[in-house]
Amino acid sequence: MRKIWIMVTGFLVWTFLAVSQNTAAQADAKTEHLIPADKDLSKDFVQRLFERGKRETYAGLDLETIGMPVCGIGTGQLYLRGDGTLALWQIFNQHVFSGYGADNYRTYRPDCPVDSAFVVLVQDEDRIIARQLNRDFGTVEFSGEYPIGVVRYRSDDFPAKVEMEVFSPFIPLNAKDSALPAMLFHITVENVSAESVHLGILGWLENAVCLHSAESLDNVLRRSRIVAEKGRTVIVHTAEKAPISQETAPPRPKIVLADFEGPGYGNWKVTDEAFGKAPAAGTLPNQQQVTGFLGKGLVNTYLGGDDPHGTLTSPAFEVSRKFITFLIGGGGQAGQTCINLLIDGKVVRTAAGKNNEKLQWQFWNVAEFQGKSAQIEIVDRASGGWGHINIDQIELSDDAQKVPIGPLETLPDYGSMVLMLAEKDSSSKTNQWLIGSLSFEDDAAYPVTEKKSTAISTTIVDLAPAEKRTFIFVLAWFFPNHEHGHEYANRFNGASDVAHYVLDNYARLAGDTRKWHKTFYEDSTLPRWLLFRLHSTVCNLATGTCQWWKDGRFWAWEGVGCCEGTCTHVWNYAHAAARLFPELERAAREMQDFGQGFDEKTGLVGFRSNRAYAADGQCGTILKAYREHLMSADSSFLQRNWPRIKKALLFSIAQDGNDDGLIENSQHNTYDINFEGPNTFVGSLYLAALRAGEEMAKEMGDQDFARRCRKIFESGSRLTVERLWDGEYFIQLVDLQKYPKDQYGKGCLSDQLFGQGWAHQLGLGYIYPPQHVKKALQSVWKYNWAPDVGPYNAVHKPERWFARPGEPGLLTCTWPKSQYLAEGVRYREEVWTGIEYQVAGHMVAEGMLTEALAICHGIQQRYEPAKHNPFNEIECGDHYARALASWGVYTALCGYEHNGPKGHLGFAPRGLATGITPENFQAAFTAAGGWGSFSQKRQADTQAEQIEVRWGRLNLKTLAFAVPQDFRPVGVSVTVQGQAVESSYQLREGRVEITLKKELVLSEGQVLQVVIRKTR
Ligand SMILES: [Ca+2]
Ligand SMILES: [Ca+2]
Ligand SMILES: [Ca+2]
Repeated sequence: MRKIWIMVTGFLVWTFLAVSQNTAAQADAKTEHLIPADKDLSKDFVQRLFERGKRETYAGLDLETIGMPVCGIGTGQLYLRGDGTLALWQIFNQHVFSGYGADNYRTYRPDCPVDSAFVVLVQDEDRIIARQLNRDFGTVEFSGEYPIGVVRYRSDDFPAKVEMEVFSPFIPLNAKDSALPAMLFHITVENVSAESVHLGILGWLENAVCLHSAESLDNVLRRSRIVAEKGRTVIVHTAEKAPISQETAPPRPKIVLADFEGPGYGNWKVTDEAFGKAPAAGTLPNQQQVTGFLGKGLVNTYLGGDDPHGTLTSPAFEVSRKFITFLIGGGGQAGQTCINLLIDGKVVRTAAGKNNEKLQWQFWNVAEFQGKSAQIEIVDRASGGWGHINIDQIELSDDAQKVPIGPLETLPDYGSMVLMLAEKDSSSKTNQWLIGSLSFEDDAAYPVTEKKSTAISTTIVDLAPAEKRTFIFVLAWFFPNHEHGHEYANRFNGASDVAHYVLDNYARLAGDTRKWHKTFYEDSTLPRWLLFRLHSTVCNLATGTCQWWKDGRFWAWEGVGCCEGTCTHVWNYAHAAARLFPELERAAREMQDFGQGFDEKTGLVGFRSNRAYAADGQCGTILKAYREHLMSADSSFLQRNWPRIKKALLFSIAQDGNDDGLIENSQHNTYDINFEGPNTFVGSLYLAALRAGEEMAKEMGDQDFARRCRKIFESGSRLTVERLWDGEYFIQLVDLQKYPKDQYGKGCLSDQLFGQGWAHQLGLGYIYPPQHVKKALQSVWKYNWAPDVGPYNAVHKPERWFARPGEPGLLTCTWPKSQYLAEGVRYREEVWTGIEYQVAGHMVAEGMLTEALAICHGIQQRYEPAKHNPFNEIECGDHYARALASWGVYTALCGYEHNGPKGHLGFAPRGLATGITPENFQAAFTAAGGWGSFSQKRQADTQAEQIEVRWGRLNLKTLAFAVPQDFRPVGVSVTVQGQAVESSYQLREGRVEITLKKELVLSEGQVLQVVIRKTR
């Protein structure tokens, strides 16, 4: 059962209450820092942070919020809910805008627009008992750890218990096999009764091809077939043009229901404010230009901006034609900014805008409703960005030709979907009486607007008491018509093709996925809760946030559906993809940063693949380029891109202007504002980029440039300490008279050492004196991490709430020693998980483990499933990319260092005396060509390392391992599979550095062992 860790004592809570209730104390709040310096972490709490612990299991109401993304990278977004049912189904290439974040941090159950299910059938003489695998089964428990979801079901009145394991293949370093539009279901049924039981599994799937366009299609059929192929049974759902009917009646004249040209709304009924008293005459104040409407008038609810709500409802009319057509624009929020067709007061058709002020034709096929009485309802229930709707020219028509939709084969939601049973279907015919609404037909074609699910079932098998049986299903889809195409469409021809591939390669795909899960979660000594947290964000790659285009380009939003362009400054924080699937990040560098987004003339890296400059993103691009080089098997990436990498760094050097290592000019950045004057947010990224540039220049034999980078770096490091160090942390040098807005001045910015964290990630060492770095990080902890954000946020309200009162969080910026800047850096009172991981990863590198783990656990607490989906860390939208920073915490805990082209691998496990400890440490690692498990054990006179390759190949030339301070090595032995390997070693700065005489290539299953002996 889930544990709730109490960390804030009752006494502290009482203190906060006293502050907020006492007006005198409130006046003091202006001068008093509202975040306690002493976090008062209980001994018990800290101990639990470090405990290995167990896999979490969730049940009851916790299941409601859980939505674990289970699909391939860039193939859409499909959730496995806590009860094992599916939700979201965003696999149809629609633009889903999850919002700018203001409303995302709320408690809800992900909804499900497509019908699918698994049912356990138990045959009892001539009776069949069916029990669906969902929250109504009885006792349901979820214990998923990304990428594998596990749901267990049992019930006192059912003779079988069930365990369902669900995943899409996920194999680090094998991006293609981790980007399959498919899910595997393993349903293991165990007889828990005292007698033999006859049972099987029924599975069904709705045909959702053309899910979004169905209501606008004419003469289109859905087709559902059950076919037997390769010993498997497949439900194949497609759509196709209907045969042209011979006798088509001539179209009747159209009827204009409304053109909104009159002085008022006539006999339409208006509620609330958004619609005003009469149609709009075009664009409203402060609105982008509205176009595409007919005549002079239209419905436009931007009246008074996006805030107001309202409805506009037509009188009843008869549906007397086959179509209703209309012009629509405005917000794209389904159900919130929309037009509905009501019959008997129920919504039977609905459409929303597309976040676009240009009205466009859309239509509904309403043939099935002809002769019925209906009403049109236009709804504005939204505030905030795109919280309005534009409508004009509503007509009843027999002719849908003017709508530019199709041809069918080009629609975004055209394609195929299958449910495949990995065995023959044998009993569906005999069981079809069971569930009346399901289709068991071998071949059925029906109007595209009809909803129909098709079912197949396994053989009914006999299970003796305690006997188990596993049934395997594959759900796969193929919707290739994305604007930029899908990488997966290069490899497959349809959903059946995908599902067969998964089963043809089942042993490898499922085996490697489970091997990664075992290596990462089960064989590690790190705390299980922490592993869960740090790996959960990786699921963002398999959500609407990320796309993998047909041309091989990896492209991403910041969060699901907004803001576009693989934003350099947001992705500055993300380390997971680069370490797990380096080819994706290399593609983003080559095809975007040094490709489409690169300005050859200046070296500018457009931060959204455009021509716009972001100072942090520009410097970060250099760091990413170096990281991608380190994660490559050879130097070809660096060779190909070096001229542009250098040019991009020269662009930042030009911003510096005088080679003193400080950038003083206007610096647009990830807070969506510009910093003015030198600061260590951009400055530390700049210095780290100079160090990365120096290393890359050396590798490229460009000694002059390496020397120049070094010189600028050294000057910048020295001047930063001279000018920006305030004794406790680094500040920004800015003239607040001249720049009163958006600056932080003497504030304490959580991200102030961003570049130093990066430098550690890449093995570039200190960019500022270590004592200053450690002190500054301690100050970030002291001043910005609130065990409860409530008291601070009560006085300083955030623009968006990503942490509620009572919850812990690291605030973006505070002013503990100077006047609070009420117009200071944007988002200053917010809590972003990406910054928290960035800071925590850096803290680990500086030995501040307790603080780092407390910050990560704060995220874990905020994303407890009773409140929020633990797999969806929110910022500006769902599944926010910045959260992929979590991997930096993981690599820091391992003290991981890797240089693929040089064949270097090193570890310096961080730890304290208990829990996480370098004395006995084991963790998964990924390298350029392979991954596996690293372990280290310290004994009285030896330190033993083991590197086991579990996937791929590992090229090794040099190794490095941290040893304790008093450690004096007297000998090092290296063996592979017990065979001695010739090597030499030296002790340098607390590390034993080993050079192998010849480069080694370890393959899957091979183990390298190192024993370092010391004097007693
Ligand atoms: Ca009009
Ligand atoms: Ca509105
Ligand atoms: Ca300068």
